[in-house]
Amino acid sequence: MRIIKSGDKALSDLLQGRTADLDKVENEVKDIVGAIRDGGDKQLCAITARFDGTALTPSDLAVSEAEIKAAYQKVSERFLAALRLAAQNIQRYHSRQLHNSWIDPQPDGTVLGQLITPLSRVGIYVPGGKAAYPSSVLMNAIPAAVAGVQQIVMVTPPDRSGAVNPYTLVAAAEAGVTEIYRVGGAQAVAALAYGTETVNRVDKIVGPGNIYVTAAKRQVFGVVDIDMLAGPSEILIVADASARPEFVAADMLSQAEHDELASSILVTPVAGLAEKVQQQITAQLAKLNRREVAEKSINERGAIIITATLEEAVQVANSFAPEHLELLVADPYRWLGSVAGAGAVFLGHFSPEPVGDYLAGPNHVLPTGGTARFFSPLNVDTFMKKTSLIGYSPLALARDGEDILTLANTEGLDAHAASVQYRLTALAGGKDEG
Ligand code: HSO
Ligand code: ZN
Repeated sequence: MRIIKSGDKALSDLLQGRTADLDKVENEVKDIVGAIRDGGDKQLCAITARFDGTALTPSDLAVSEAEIKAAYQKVSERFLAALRLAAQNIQRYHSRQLHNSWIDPQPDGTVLGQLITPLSRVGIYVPGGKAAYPSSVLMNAIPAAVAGVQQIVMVTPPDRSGAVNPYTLVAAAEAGVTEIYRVGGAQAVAALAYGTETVNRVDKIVGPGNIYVTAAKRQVFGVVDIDMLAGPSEILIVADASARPEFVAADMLSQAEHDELASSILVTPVAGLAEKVQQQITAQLAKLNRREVAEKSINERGAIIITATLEEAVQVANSFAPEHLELLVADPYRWLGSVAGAGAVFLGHFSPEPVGDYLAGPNHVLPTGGTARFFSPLNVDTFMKKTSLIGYSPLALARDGEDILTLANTEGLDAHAASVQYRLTALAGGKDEG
């Protein structure tokens, strides 16, 4: 793992190129999206056969109630209890994000307001294979359910026998998903965006996926809404002398095991910590199931950055705007005010990232690759839309009419002016010219 002194050029290199290069799969994804848009179910089954190695007919695409029931038989009571606790915490946390519509009546009879209403139908992408995380099903579906979305559609790729991961199915049922289709990849995103004979189109697609899924989401944006363009996961840890090397190393590895492209970065003014953390990483790596993935990620994407002060460490964190920021420092609340961008901040030595990944309640679908500068975590608003309300009284129109005429005439839009002028004439007791 690299050790970099703040101010070295290596630091700016590290900041570059953190986002996945979607352009390299652009054409391949365009062909898939076009095939589904024009060919519907038939193409959806053909492409699923090609990529997932399972032959399905259109009537196989939807996952049945019986399969969901069978999935419950395959998971342990212990798992179900933990999942339900997580679901309850996520539901409670996201309920606090709801806001009310508002309406503001004025004495002159004007009524202005804003309606906040849920989207009708949303699609949730859930990866298959090794990244089939039941926790992510909860994190995507529960905010939609809290928002009041009536139709929550999940898509997830089948295995070679056509089956869907039972943990994914149980999590979907617990989270309030209303329809499930065994399709994945760019083809699933296209089916959700354009609709097929079996899969009705949705209003918005959320959920992280691989580079093909992300590129497909980017391509269908505008036909539907999307949440964000997810890249590889990342953690940045700011640590002072109070940090324990085994905690720091374990937290870096917990991110590294997600993906070879994940980045785990330690920023500290304590030079002596770097060596101890490296020793711990070597020792802990040897014990991990996903050692190969974690090792590659740590070696190629991991870094320890040594700064002069803790202030500077926090500034470096801000320039990364990381997905996850851990403050493993003696007084994390003191530094919180200096944090300018992060998907989620983990405060203190006993709030490691997995607490947030699984159980605390805040969402674990977070902006990656520095996009925390402008994107927020997945939240209830992700599934809401706003509608403006404008109700003018005769009195209010008589008062504001001339100003509207001035603005309309200045823009050269005389039909706009006329639309107001007819009312002003009527209010003045005059006759319409037309
Ligand atoms: N750390 C991941 C979420 C996750 N971790 C799911 C475990 N399961 C991205 O924020
Ligand atoms: Zn994680």
